[in-house]
Amino acid sequence: MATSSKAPQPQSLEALALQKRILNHLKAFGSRLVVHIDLDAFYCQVEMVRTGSPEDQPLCVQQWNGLIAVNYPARAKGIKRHSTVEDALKLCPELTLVHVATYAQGSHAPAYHPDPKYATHKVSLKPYREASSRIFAIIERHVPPSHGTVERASIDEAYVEAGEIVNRRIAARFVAMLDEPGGSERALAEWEAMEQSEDGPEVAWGPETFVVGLPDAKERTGEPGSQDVPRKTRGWHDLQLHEGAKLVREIRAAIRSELGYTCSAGIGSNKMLAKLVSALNKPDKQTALRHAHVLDFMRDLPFTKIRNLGGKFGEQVEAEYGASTVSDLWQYSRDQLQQKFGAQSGSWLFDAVRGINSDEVVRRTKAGTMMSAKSFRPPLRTMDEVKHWLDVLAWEIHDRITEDYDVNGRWSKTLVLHLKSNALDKSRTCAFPPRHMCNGDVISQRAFDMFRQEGDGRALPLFHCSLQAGSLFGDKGSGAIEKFLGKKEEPVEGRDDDADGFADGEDGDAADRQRKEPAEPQRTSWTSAPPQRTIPKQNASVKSFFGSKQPPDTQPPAHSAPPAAQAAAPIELVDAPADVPTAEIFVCYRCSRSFPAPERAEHEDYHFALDLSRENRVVLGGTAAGTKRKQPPSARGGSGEKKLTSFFRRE
Ligand code: DCP
Ligand code: MG
Repeated sequence: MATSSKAPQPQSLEALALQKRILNHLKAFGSRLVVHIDLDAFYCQVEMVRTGSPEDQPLCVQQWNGLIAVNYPARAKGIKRHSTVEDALKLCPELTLVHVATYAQGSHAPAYHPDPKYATHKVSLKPYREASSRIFAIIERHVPPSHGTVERASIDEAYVEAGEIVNRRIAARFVAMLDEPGGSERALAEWEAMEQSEDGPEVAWGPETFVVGLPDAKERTGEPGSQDVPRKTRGWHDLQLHEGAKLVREIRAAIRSELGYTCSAGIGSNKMLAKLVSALNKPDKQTALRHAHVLDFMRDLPFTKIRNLGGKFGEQVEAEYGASTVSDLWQYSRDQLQQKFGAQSGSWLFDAVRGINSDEVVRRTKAGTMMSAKSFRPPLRTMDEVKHWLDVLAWEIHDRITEDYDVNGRWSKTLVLHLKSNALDKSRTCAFPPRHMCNGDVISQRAFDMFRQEGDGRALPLFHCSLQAGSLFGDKGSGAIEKFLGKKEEPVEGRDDDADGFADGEDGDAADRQRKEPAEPQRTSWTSAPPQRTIPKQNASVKSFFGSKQPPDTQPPAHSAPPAAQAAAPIELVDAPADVPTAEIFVCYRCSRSFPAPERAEHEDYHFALDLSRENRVVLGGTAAGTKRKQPPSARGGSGEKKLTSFFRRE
């Protein structure tokens, strides 16, 4: 039976008073608590569970001739994500290879085909998206929105802002005592003893959590050094960390028992630290970082492991100071770093190497668009070929939008076709078919009509084609007003089955027109640019983002206030472009674009710089929204200040 770790609500006045007292104390003495959860070899586990492959059997997930996921037994044989299939088999002849699901020619549903071909098949990530949804449903079940925030950071990665739920769980333990005989006195006495203890409450750690900073733990991994030493610590933050570890263990156990997947987790006082420690003891382990040991933990860490320092920014820091570990950078003051890298980047760096990070855990809005894309090598040269591929893309869009409708009650308003040939790089838009008359063939026909309006003379030979279902909205609206008012995004609940997804007259009219005159060509409009992916807007101000002003040698603050909310970033998962070997592709979860793997760090720098730039514009009173920036990659300004624009290498 499904369980929830939601703390029980106190029933009596006595219970409410006790709960309030405990929560107030924990808020005053505790600190922020963030959990990071990351599935182990995610795509592999989906395939291992689906095929019943034994857990110790080396297995890789393959896309064309490249590997996109490698399970831990295969990693033990030396196989890496960027190995070729050929090299992997040399290292491990008994390796199980599973090719990702694909759409075959003429087929409307993805399947595991025995010998899919790049020229005739299209990759589908549907099984992983579905597994991801099930995983997030479990996490969200354990963290109700009133008591915490769950952020979907990627297809297999979640952050949880867990301070509130953890405090409530601690309070609930004392409140539960009230129901026992003599419980009132005992609950109060036990709580007061904790409150009055000089160094805070004592915490006894179980064996399931690696604790960085536990006496006798191995310094970096938190692995127990000797089983004989009792694993006990003291402090309010430790109490919260310990409760956070229990919550994480419950979530991990539920994912394991209900879905069969293992994951690793980190528990720390901010997102950056939680992510750093979750990777320490993979697979299938959880690691907590004690507050007082943050600097010890970070001392010898290569600073490029810190998010946003893995790419170009990190290279510049390395080139400037010849630094490699985090502690190599401790000698530079905030002023010095600001002079070298600019006010924002320098200040961010100064805090980051001290474990200070105030990035908020943000509940993501659902993607506002849905895309299916394919690149063609060799390019398509005939209308028949184009029709065939439009069918494939259209049925994939249909599959996904139907699924989204079932879950979120949303439907699309616009269908966008984007074409890339020698003479064209353009998008054309028409109304999306209404739900009651929609299937892949209808979508495909509309797309083909748009294609024909461009004329094969210009559109062929065709190198790239995508279909996008745009302006997804549900019966509860797009949430734009709520977002504008700064309200937290809530999931779309339920739907009105009478509605066909159109909320306003214009689209209703369009739907009617389609019903009456299905053969009439669609009204379409060309835009000169490809379909825009939504790039998340960041609202946090520089003041809140860089709010911690610490002297160079200080520990991270125990009570760091969360920064202002960052607007949610939509997530759109798309297939990798087919013109680059797949093993070398990564899909950016923030803007949904696919890139060759070597460009990953640089691309992450781009988002990092974009965020900082937006914050800067907000503070300066500039109009961040809609501001077009296209600036040359420059090294350093005349004043010696590194400009953010130096990170912008691509839009
Ligand atoms: N993925 C991909 N291409 C990449 C990176 C990842 O297709 N360049 C896919 C396959 C992964 C999944 O995304 O299984 C999750 O990515 P992770 O980086 O979390 O890697 P894994 O989950 O495979 O392994 P780990 O145990 O290291 O998290
Ligand atoms: Mg993973």
